[in-house]
Amino acid sequence: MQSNQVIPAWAGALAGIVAGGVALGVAQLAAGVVGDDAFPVVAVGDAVVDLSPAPLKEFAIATFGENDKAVLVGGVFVVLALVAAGLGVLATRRLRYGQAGLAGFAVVGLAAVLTRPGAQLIDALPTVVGVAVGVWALSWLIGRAASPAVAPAAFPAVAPAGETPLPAVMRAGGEPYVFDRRRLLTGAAGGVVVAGAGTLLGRGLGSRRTVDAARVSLALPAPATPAPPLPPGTDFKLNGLTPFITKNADFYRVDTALIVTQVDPDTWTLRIHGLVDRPIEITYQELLKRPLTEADITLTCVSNEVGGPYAGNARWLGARMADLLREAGLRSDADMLLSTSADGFTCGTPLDVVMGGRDALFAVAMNGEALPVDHGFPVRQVVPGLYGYVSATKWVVDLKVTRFDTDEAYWTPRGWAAKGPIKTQSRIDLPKPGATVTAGRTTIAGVAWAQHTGVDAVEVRVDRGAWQQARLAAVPGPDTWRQWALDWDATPGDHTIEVRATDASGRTQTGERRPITPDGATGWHTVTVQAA
Ligand SMILES: Nc1nc2c(c(=O)[nH]1)N[C@H]1C(S)=C(S)[C@@H](COP(=O)(O)O)O[C@H]1N2
Ligand SMILES: [Mo]
Repeated sequence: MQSNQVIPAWAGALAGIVAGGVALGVAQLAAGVVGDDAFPVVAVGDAVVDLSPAPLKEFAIATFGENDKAVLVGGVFVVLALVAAGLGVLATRRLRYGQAGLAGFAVVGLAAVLTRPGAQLIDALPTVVGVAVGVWALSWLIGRAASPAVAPAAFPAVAPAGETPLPAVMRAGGEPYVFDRRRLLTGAAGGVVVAGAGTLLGRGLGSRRTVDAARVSLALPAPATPAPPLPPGTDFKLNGLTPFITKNADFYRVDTALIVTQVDPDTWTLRIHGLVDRPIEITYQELLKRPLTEADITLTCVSNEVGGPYAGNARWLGARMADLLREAGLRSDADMLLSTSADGFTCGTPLDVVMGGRDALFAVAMNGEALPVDHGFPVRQVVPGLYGYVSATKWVVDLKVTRFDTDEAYWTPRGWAAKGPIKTQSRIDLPKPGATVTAGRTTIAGVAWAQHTGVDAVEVRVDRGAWQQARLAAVPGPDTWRQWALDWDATPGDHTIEVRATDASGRTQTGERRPITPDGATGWHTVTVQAA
């Protein structure tokens, strides 16, 4: 069939979408065997993330928050469905055009899959097989939609009295075809089953399962250096105030990975090389056998707006980075650690910060369990006092000892500073911005952080009045945030509440408002509330 104009546009669109679905289902199934990373939709989405300009990424984080990836993947699927529908309509006119369009998908998919870090030729398989089956499915569905009319030679345009009239008739190219809705719909239903089964089976086969199983069955070693016991009173336990320890499930997540890299701990190794005398390659079991340090550390993202949610505090367990680096034998001209994750993200960390005595860790556990996959399983870096983008590499597999004037990490050419010490910040959690509180005595409370220096004071002012000292919760050390609270007699009306923190070196947080780029936002968190 070259030209089947009997087929209505909706039927062509349906055939296109189902054929596209079959292509994706088959690709997913193949990716389940070859590797999750080889699924072309994710590879294309990842490429979109990497290629999109920094302001767009910031917009996505600011607008969709932690759902930014779901929105992106959803968007990719919507675009795919629309294009597939269009190709289906095209295929009812000229089948080859529709097929050629699907092949165009293969080109884009292959480009994305094969340019991923660590890509191998076999990663092309899901795209190639998926699109090939999709192309075949499209012609099969179009073929089902247009059946040759019975008795083509003497086909009656109008049914004689007493006979059922046939549906739409086509005479394009002189060959009479009728649109066969039933056969198209049964074919489409079959296609949907294939697409769904391929997707489910492919996901089941995927590495996520294996890695989840490995993670759950891990026995964590006891720390050689336990964290100091939490002093009493680290948590005021106020309703609506950020808890001192963030549960793993509530911990913010920021990374460039659309599908979280699944790293098998049995094959994981960390290579330390570059400006060292004795390069090291260490396995996961070897890392677990090292003396492990436990520490409470608050992680903060440079993309956190003043008052924003991208900070979390956990108890980490890990091997001290400085010990391993010392064993490798640092050369004196080195000043940077370039760490690389299993999915190719890179991070540049000042060497002196890591070697200077703070609890910089290759962390294996978070709040008493093996690192969640989303937070870097099996091993991630945690460095107190540095924003995540310059320190906290998840799924870390490679550490190159180098120099800032020779190497550049992922975010640097994208408009972010090469070095990112955390700026002192304070946040009002209570009352919530825009809330209406009952007039009378109420509590203003929040958290403040100045990692590795520590928070010494938090002050609050209402309606630009005098700064008042908030009371501070206890902290185990300088590397965590600190809760603060202040009682307030709220008079009826609108009020503006501002907060500022002073770190242990005596520096008070600046009120000057600056954006998150290039090295972190500044300004006092300000909320307006109403008392009634
Ligand atoms: N592999 C990898 N590690 C990464 C990132 C990333 O994109 N990829 N993002 C970093 C950034 S910007 C931050 S703020 C922290 C966030 O860690 P979390 O997701 O565990 O909260 O991870 C860091 N480590
Ligand atoms: Mo970040």
